[in-house]
Amino acid sequence: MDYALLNRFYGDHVQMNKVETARNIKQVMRIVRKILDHVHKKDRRFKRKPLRVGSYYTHLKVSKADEFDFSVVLDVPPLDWCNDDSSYIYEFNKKDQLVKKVSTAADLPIEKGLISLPDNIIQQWNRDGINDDEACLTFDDDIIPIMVKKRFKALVSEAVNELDIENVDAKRLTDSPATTLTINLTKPANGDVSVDLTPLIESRSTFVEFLGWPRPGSQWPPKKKVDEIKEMGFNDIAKDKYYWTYSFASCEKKLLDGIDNIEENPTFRKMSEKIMKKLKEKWCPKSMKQELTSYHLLNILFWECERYPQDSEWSEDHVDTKLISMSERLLECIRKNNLPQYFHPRVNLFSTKKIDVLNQVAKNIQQFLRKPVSYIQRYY
Ligand SMILES: Nc1nc2c(ncn2[C@@H]2O[C@H](COP(=O)(O)OP(=O)(O)OP(=O)(O)O)[C@@H](O)[C@H]2O)c(=O)[nH]1
Ligand SMILES: [Mg+2]
Repeated sequence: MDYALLNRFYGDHVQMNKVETARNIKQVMRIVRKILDHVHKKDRRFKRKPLRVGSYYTHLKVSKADEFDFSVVLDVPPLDWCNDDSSYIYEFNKKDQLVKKVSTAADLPIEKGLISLPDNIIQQWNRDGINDDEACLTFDDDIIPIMVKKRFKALVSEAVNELDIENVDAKRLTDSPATTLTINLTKPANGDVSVDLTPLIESRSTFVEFLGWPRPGSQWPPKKKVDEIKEMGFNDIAKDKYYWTYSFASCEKKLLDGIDNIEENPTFRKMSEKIMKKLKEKWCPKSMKQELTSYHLLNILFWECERYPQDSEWSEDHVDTKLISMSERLLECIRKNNLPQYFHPRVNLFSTKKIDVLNQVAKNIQQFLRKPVSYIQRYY
């Protein structure tokens, strides 16, 4: 594959239209601000100013600016997981009430945990009357993800109705940690834009050795970047009903920030990643879309950056070999049914995915690998 072909492909199919993008983001931000202001007024525990994460804000979005991600920060102090001494679990009983049960083996999955709030916070919330009935986020001392998600979703829906914001639909709660809004953009733009609002606890947790990042001896990212990310720490999102899940969204954003050397010898890491994302659209037709995600590809990129740490290995004339090596890595992960999370390799990002669907995706990747040039020419 020569760079000219890839560059043409990139220009024609991957890059976003700047005018359309600016228009979309303006409309989206106006609506998101209105909604979060309203949510904050009704419940001050959800902070007004969201963190901007995901592909749009890391310049990895491809094709169209039609999906935006925000983290909505809960106003609680930095908190730690309390798994070590937890001797209980949560579940819903037959009457759909949340109950706490004694656990014999407090064998929580590696990436999940319970979070307790300090007494004084809950007491304050109770005194202020902001933690009652459907506004309640806690069970005993624990702040419960499903309660946070439900409360936040209800407030967002209420905001959409009360503010009479037209063309916005808050989707039903799903397994995703986010409340998703579908915004139908009106003149001069057209079409649906999806906005994910994800409640987050800014715990700023420390990268302890057990986690597995940074890996001893690894030459990428540069030490300065490692220090910046360590200083930030990572946070928690409500992926599971009862347990909090680590979120590295801010770390990933920091890592992507300046990932390409743009001076004397420019590097093409982001370009390679964006082409991979575009290829994914062909590897995973609509029905398979859920199984291989952008997040999987992002983690593949980080692993490849670690394996090829030198800037010279990501120059313009290496884009083709990087597409091949990233695809091969992805195939290998599918074969092993294990894609380790870059920042927390004990987590397998394929653990909830359907392996038979991934195997079908693998066949499509193999097709690409057999004849990359004609694959690109044929499909686009
Ligand atoms: N911990 C964790 N975080 C995730 C997972 N999936 C997504 N995220 C985070 O949520 C952010 C937004 O997710 P997506 O919208 O699916 O991915 P994206 O990078 O924005 O890519 P596109 O929207 O598909 O262009 C990601 O950048 C991650 O930080 C996951 O399985 N585990
Ligand atoms: Mg996104």
